[in-house]
Amino acid sequence: MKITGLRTRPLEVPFPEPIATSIHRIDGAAVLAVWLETDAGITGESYLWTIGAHRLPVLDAMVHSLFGTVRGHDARDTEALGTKIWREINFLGHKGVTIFAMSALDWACWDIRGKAAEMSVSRLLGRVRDRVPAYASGGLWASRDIPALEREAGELVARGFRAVKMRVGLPDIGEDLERVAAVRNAIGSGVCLMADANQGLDVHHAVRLGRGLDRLDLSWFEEPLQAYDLAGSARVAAEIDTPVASGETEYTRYGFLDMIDRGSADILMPDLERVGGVSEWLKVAHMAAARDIPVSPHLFTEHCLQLCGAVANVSWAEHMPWFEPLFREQVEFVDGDLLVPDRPGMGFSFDPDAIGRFALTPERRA
Ligand code: SMN
Ligand code: MG
Repeated sequence: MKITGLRTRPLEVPFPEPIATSIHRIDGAAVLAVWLETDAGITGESYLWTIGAHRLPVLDAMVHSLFGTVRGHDARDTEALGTKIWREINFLGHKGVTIFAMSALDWACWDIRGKAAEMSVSRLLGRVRDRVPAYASGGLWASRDIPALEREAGELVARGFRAVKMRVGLPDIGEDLERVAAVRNAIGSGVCLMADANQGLDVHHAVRLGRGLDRLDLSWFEEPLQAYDLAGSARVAAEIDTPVASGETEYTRYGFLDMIDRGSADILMPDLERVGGVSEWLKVAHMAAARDIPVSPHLFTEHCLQLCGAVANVSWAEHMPWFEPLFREQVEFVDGDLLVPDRPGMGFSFDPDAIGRFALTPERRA
């Protein structure tokens, strides 16, 4: 099943309304859709996303620059392909755009592996569950005032979510705690609550905020510090009772090994495009399992369901609706859980109409 072709398409998926975290102001997702073709007529699909459509050409060029490395190889031999790509990107390094591109190719190859075996990737790996608890991530932004947070939290619970994530990391700790207390009140004690500071704090601020959060029964305190400050994050984790979750901005198994060794997080959150694709995601999850550390995939809700279905130490799936309009198939949400699809491959395919609708045309680029 030789790899014969690579096609990509830059897209822009607008959000229903602009969102804010402690460090982001975003009004849409810039997406690079990827198709990897084989001589068997099976095509693997994957995508990368970033903030700012003007950065898509960088991702696109990197993905294409690796095509020569994988062309002609059997798409099912993901370990061989990963090893080859790893050597090939050595000069530019094993963080950043190089790993994004490796992720796109690896993930598309896993889609091909599943389709070729006529099995879902979770089935191919060996399933542990058919459904996974999901937390609502597409709301409760830093830009909302308290009445809006309360209203939105109530709506999410009414929709059946048993866990919701809000964004924190405002300059004033008292204001953050007031906002978290308001959401905790609105959802009641039976619903799990997570708080994400999106790397916006320093160690002292994070410890003070974390100690306040300890009184509000949070399931986790996410990315309190800049992602590279692993020692600082370990200090925060040691000083507070609430588990620290982190890893969405970390690259490859080597980055996560460092996190595990330093105790910088209690929950690891590998992100499909930053970690290095499905192969690398699995390695991280299995390393975490050796320390009984829970893993929760970051974004890529649809495709990560295959990983949630096959990895025992996954705790929660992140429900982020941003990319839903791109796919023919829709996620199934039942009583607070997302169902793990049992369709061949990764289980989601690009909707050609949506690709046309969201295509980044020269007019939209300007
Ligand atoms: C997040 C990351 C990037 C953009 C928006 C939100 C957030 C998450 O950190 O974990 O969902
Ligand atoms: Mg986060």
